[in-house]
Amino acid sequence: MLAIVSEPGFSLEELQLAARNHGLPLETLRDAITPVGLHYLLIHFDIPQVDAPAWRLRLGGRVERPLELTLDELRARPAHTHAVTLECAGNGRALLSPRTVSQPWLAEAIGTAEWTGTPLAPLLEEAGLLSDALEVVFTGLDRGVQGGVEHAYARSLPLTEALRADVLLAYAINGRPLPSQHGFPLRLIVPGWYGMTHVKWLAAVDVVAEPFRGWQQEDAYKIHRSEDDPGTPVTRMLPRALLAPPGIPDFMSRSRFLVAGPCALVGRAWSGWAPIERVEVSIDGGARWTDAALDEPLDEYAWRGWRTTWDARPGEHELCCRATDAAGNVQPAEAAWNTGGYCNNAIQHVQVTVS
Ligand SMILES: Nc1nc2c(c(=O)[nH]1)N[C@H]1C(S)=C(S)[C@@H](COP(=O)(O)O)O[C@H]1N2
Ligand SMILES: [Mo]
Repeated sequence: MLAIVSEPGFSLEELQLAARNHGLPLETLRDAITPVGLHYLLIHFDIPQVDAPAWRLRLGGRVERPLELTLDELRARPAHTHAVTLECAGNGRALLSPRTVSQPWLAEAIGTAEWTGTPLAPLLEEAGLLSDALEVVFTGLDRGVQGGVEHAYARSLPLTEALRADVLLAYAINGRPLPSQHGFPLRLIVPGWYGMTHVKWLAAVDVVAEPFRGWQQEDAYKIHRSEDDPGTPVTRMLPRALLAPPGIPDFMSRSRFLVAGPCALVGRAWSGWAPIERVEVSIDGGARWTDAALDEPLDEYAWRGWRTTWDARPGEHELCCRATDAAGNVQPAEAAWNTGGYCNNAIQHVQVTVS
């Protein structure tokens, strides 16, 4: 079902996806909170046109009292704001070989925003979960065809995750109403999980008694090490550190130029499994590493800033950074290959010429 190719050349179809779904310009890793227009985007189908006054969130399925809520009713409920880092599970896909033909991300499918919304758990409690409740299915207003199957974008969460206090039905980003590309009028935010979980243009929340088998759950977002591996679901973000590339870029290659002397190296690191505990930096392509200083944490599931000063000497250098989280997960030099091209958290390399 997934096309896997070894050719170095990218197709027009991959270019078409890349042009629709932009990434974070890596220099903006200098901002702790990503400005809205610079946050990465991933939109499988079309951005749906939403009739806001007519829109309702329907919450039903295995509950005692199904609910129907307007946007004003949701906004009148208790509001929480969390800074949360989102990363597409396909980040790094284009660097794998052979590669899966899909959105060809390098390392830029990330962003951190302040998401405001009302917690989901009290709504589920008000609706009254029936005793056979197993998962919660979140369905968006967007429809399309993927893998030959027509469907609305939908994903499920196990009940224990859906009931976490920090899972939000978000209607605002960085203090403003959601723009259409980020899911207006409402989206799910599940701190720590890869991007596919955070369903945009949310229309329905359904409590189910059986494991959800929708296309985006069953056929996508699973790690298959080979074509006949049954696969394990993609869930939380693996640790990754990224460097805001120093100096000035070359237009085509994006390699960097800077003048000799002390150079501040700054970046951000995150993990959905545990807090970031360590970030190391290398200036020789990963042969030797030194520890960077960590900034104060921003929020439990937001990236953590880090910095170090490099005494840049004339010549060619290859800068790398590597994150370790408190659960002991360390970024690998090379990530394990899988058919969907997911979870490639291999160490970033930035070429620098110092004069
Ligand atoms: N309804 C809907 N929700 C969706 C998607 C989508 O295509 N449709 N894409 C998912 C994926 S794969 C990612 S990575 C994130 C991207 O969120 P953003 O575009 O706000 O950064 O949204 C997720 N939620
Ligand atoms: Mo994604």
